[in-house]
Amino acid sequence: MEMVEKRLGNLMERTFIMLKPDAVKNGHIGNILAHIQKEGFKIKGLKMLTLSNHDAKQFYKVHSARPFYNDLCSYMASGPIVAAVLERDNAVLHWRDVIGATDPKEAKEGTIRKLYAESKEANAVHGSDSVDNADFEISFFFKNYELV
Ligand code: 3AN
Repeated sequence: MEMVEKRLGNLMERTFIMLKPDAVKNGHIGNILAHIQKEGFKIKGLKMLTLSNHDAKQFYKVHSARPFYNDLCSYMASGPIVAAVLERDNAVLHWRDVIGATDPKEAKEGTIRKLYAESKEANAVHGSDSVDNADFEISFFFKNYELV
């Protein structure tokens, strides 16, 4: 039994997600949290906050060379967001599948961005793109005692 739990435990992975200002403003928090649970993720951490422009720039510093960086940071600081840590097997890739393409026009039917996003910038949700980035992003937003 202990062996089985150990093996299952090893399959578990965490990812970091945000519900962006458009999703919060448009009243989609409840629907997106329901979608998360339907997909078998456990919510390990959850908070609502408004980023400062400075914090948004720190968070997105991997994108600092990209032309949309300043606009993206101002956008992410423009209103309340919801930050969360999700856990399940293959969490990083599974969440990327569930959210769909960056541009909602290209996102598949039934994905969160297809259902709820406004545009390529105001695209409803964020998800870490690798396990290493997830670790950085989780520790950016959450102290250990804030994760259950
Ligand atoms: P994803 O969120 O799908 O991983 P990335 O990592 O390429 O996409 O981009 C990070 C964020 O930057 C996106 N979520 C989106 O809000 C914004 N973004 C990406 N490409 C553009 C673009 N061409 N114009 C405006 N915003 C963009």
